[in-house]
Amino acid sequence: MERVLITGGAGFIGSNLAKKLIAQFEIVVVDDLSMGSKENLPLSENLTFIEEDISEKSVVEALFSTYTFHYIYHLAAIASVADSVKYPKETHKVNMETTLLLLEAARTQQKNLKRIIFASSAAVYGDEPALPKHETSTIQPLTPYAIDKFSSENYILAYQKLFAMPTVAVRFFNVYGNNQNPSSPYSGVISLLVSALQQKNPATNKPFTIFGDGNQTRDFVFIEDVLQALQIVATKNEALGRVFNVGTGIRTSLHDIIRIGERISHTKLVLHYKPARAGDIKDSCADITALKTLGYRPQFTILNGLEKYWQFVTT
Ligand code: UD2
Repeated sequence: MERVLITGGAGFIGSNLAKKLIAQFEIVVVDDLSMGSKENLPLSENLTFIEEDISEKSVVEALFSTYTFHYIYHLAAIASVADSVKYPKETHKVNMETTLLLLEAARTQQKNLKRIIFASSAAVYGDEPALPKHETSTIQPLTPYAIDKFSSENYILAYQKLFAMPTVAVRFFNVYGNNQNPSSPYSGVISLLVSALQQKNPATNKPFTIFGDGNQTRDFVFIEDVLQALQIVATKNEALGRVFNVGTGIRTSLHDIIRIGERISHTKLVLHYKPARAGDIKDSCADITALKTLGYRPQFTILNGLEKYWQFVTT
């Protein structure tokens, strides 16, 4: 059986990936549980969970001398943009230096690698207003988080050209779905919305806060479509050494997701409006032509995706 390493594998995207791959691969998850949770992971003799910080060199060295990997999904990150502004040195270590650490260690210690997949972000596009974002659109990273993601991407792609390593990077737009952690105010807005809708009596609970006018739009992509995209970039030769947007190509306003969420849950939220957050962008949307050329076909509209997410949290 081939072996897969998922860094950050107890988190939102990583744990869903582990669940999908477990039937086919032996999985090793490394996660320090700073955001993720062990309960997210499928219990199986094919899954080894290692509670460690992948940004530590000794951890990577021990891991690579113990296991041979065929696929590495590098998803571990400090995902909070706000934290990266507050603690840039700490987040830089995780969001950038770890990528280089893994690449260097893999180059010397992992001779059977078929693919190393790096999770980047639409944050690299910044607030330049032209839409949709094509992979070649203006890059304008505005925060330490975005700078580190873009820098990591560049290392990932350069290692393919310099050392013929089988690398690829993906730029996630606004991913939502099962296992998304709503614990921080900077968690994905859909996870916060779903959590608010689960409160039995919204009138007596905290209101849902809209930052800005609620007409901002995002390209919300359901986790299952993200898994489809990951499978494609992990297996198609044409993906090697390239970066791909992962979204749906459709944007939806915050007001619309609230309306759909209320309808699905038969709940009415109390809405409070606050000024837009500093650095918030108005609109975002992916051009997914490149990934479509490799066969990607998003299956979930925002309505289907939210319905499935709602079912997951309520059953
Ligand atoms: C996403 C990424 C972020 C970074 C950024 C780059 C997520 C969770 N975050 O931030 O890591 O890559 O894109 O552009 O994918 N909002 C509310 N009420 C709330 C929470 C959010 O109104 O309680 C608003 C928020 O101000 C924003 C929109 O909802 O206008 C979406 O917020 P988000 O944090 O889900 O995602 P985004 O696009 O700001």
